[in-house]
Amino acid sequence: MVPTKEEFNQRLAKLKNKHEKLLCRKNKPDKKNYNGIYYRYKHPILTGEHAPLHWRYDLNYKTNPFLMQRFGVNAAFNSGAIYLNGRYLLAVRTEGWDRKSFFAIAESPNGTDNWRFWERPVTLPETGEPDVNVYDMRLTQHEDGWIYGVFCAERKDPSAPEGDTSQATASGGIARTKDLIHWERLPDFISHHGQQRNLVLHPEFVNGKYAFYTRPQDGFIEVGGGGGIGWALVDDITKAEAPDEKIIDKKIYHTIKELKNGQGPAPLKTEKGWLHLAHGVRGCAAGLRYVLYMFMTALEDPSKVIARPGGYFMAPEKEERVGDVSNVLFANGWIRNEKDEVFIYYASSDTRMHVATSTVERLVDYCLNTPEDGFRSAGSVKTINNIIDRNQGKYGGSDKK
Ligand code: M1P
Repeated sequence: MVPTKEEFNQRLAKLKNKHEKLLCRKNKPDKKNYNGIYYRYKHPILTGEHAPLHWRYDLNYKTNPFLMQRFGVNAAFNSGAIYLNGRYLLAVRTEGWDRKSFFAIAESPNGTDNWRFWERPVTLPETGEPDVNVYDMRLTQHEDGWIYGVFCAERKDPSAPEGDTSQATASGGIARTKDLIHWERLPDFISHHGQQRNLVLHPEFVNGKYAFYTRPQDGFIEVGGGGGIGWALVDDITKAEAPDEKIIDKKIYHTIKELKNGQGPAPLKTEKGWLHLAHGVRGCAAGLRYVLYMFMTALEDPSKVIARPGGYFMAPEKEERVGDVSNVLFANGWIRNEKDEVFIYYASSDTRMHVATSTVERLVDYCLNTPEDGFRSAGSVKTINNIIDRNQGKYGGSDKK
């Protein structure tokens, strides 16, 4: 039986109420589990359920008396971030039930809760070769005056054998805007080192050129002989072509970035150097495991690594471990506000968005004072012994009386 108009209205009121409660839910730092570096927040900040009802439902009784979702939203994850005129904004990778991702801007008054999507998702212009899927946008406020969105543009591999409907290609898509509403699409980044994902634009000119962090890869999933975080200078961003890509942070055997790695958001400039957040991937019996790590590069040369804290900075915990692609943390957005607080926006298991907060001071301390990976078991023991020696006052480092 078709519901009456009254039943329709009652159900709609309930839906609106539930949605509003989710959007207004306060989020607090999990102070009990503070690790000296950052506070994780208790609740995810965005999920598919946060998507506006008016995107998902035809709200007209006449055309949708059963009040069905006409477009389901599966997930909200891997978001670029920007702090614009005191506003905390995310360019969210929003994924429909149809498996296609698109970008949508979400805004919060304080960076941690009350996130709301803007009225409509981003209408991203296409190039002459339309993308099948776009995702993982990094937002960079460049000194040239534009805000750039650099993302992965995925298409079916034209060289795939007939009947192979899964092989794809990944390229670096580039678009720019002044207001996050109107976007100008530029040609895709041209790399001479295979496919590209995790392309990120540095916020300043370097030697008068646009500078990109790249991730050359031989295939769509496997980086193969390629991989590592690369560095490329580009003369003209309206036809970005990298004559060369130098690897500045390579993948390394038996580390958290054994299989592949990728730059996260654009780096943050500090007095001591550029702070970088990245992800590293290793393989294990459970599949791929994605964790976040940090490093620092020189102020005068952002391609020169000056600090490599060993191990992971953040790894999946509790509910973060499970989702559409389990055991994954991925971050492509962070915000530093005028108080030098840093909001780290990370996604778990390709499903939902979270926030953790820190400060520039703590992150610099973490990068400069965390020992490097020793690359062997004996190296780890040596690092621990050094810490013990310090604690026992061997180098005058203990406050023990
Ligand atoms: O599924 C995990 C991640 O896999 C890819 O990242 P990478 O290219 O580094 O392996 C991306 O598809 C990313 O969106 C996804 O979160």
